[in-house]
Amino acid sequence: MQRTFSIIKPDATKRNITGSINKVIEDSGLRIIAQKRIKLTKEQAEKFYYIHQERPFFADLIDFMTSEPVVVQVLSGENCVEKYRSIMGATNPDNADPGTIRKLFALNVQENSVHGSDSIENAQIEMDFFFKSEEIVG
Ligand code: 3AN
Repeated sequence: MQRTFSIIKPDATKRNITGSINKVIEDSGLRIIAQKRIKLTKEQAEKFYYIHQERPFFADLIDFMTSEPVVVQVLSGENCVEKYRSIMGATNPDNADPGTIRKLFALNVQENSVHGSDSIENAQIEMDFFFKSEEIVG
């Protein structure tokens, strides 16, 4: 069984829709095998998104990701990394397919409700960043 890492972002926790997002995840057949609600520190957010540090939206992204709590999750299922990316939908909700999390819930390209790892390698790195192995119980 493959695993991926997910974040329910501040725009979603603020609007009290974490359960609605979890329902889309579970209805797709993926399982939530670890989950915790935390408030990211600036240092954590900068480290997590270091790949975007040269991008013009970096400072705004860090402010946004630290503005409200997030829910970090580990998901499992067959072909989980790719499957979660497909049910998340495109980064910009205007381009997201109907029925995807971002089409249903995202506000705009930044406040786009969820993060999902883009590769198996990054999924492992991102899971290790937030969870101890004993916190993940499949
Ligand atoms: P995805 O989350 O779909 O993998 P990335 O990795 O390109 O997209 O971007 C990471 C995060 O940075 C996005 N989820 C979004 O919150 C923010 N972001 C990406 N592109 C933009 C943009 N053009 N303007 C503002 N924020 C952006």
